[in-house]
Amino acid sequence: MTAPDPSLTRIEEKVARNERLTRDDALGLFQSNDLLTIGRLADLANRRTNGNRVSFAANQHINPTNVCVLRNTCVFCSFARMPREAGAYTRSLDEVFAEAEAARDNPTREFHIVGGLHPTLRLSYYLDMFRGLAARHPGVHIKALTAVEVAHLARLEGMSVRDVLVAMRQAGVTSLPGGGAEVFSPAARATIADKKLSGEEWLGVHREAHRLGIPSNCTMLYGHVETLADRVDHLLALRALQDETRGFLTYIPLAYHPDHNELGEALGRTGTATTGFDDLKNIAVGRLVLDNIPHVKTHWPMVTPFISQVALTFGCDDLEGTVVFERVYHEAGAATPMWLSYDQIVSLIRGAGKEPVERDSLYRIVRTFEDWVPAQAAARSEGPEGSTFHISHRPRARARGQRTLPVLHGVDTAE
Ligand code: V47
Repeated sequence: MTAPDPSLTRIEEKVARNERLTRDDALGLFQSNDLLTIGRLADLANRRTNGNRVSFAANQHINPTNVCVLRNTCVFCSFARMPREAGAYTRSLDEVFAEAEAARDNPTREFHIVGGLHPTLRLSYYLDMFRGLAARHPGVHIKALTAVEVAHLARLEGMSVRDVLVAMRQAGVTSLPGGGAEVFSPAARATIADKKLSGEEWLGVHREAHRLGIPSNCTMLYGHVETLADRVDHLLALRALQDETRGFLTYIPLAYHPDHNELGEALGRTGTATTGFDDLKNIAVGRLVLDNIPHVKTHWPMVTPFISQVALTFGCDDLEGTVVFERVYHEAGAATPMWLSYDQIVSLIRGAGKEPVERDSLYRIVRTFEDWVPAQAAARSEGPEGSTFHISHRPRARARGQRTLPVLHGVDTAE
């Protein structure tokens, strides 16, 4: 075991006094290898806000298109395709409605809808999709479009970001997901996502959403070329916006996956994702620095259900939900299941000695589990009954000898 780190004593005293951590404190936490102390402090901070509860949303991820004009410049992403590249797809609205329908037997309370920056798909396509889903699935929250997609649609339509957000809200969107933040450092961003909107612009879209009363999530992509100082500055920028608006619901650290993308190849990292040690440290430091964001979510498709379960005692109070079909990380080599059943999620939380609660997108509790008896909890990798969608990796970034995921048929076609 790593020896206790005496440099953490000062931070420990601050956490005990519930005092805000400084930039140096945050850097010290990332530099320390005393993971158990960091985890214990994060657990304390989490318990103050969330007690022993761990929430989850029964959700379904829907990715209407993987066509993205940033495909060649966001070099960390394995999901995006050029319009005519193999594996490119754009769903018709009927196909999106069919995908939601195929999982109707799941107790879904949230659609998580993100895609790519399609060069010609108009705002009306998305608004019709939100209205159509809301009409077919009343009571299911719609958490849709990253700040990057919102800014892209505003540009495409010649509208303000504010007007796009207002239209989305009128069509049924209740919150924004936290994707697209990556890491705000201009130097790191120039390497991994050169043409993507800047950190300031990403924060600006979320500020606008919060002003309109639309809450949102925030993320940080770690484990690529960023420095520890970049991570700290990213967290401090999120904390500063939250001081101003109070609109962030949850923070989700996202572990970089290096397969089937140009960055992974360039770094010689294919097949080697982040370590469990770093995954847990990112959860814990996020919890300690973001003292004004109520929740920290662990995204099990990325870090595995096992690490996610341990994260629940490292400062994390929220577990990604049922998902149904996860594309972004599985395209990038994640070897986790495509989905977890409702019962598996409750069991994971219970297995960590925590009290599971089901929530909606806005973190309102919709179910508790005092009298819950586990039903059959079998993991399946191919998605629920009726799912016809499969992963087809981008071939040109595939390393030799690498394992492949199920290859595909279904409705995916290059345009
Ligand atoms: O913005 C893309 C990341 C994000 C890779 O708000 C990658 O509840 C790792 O934001 N390796 C999209 N990460 C996903 C996302 C998200 C996920 C779960 C919940 C919520 C929420 C939001 O995925 C992107 C990017 O940061 N990403 N490629 C990759 N190769």
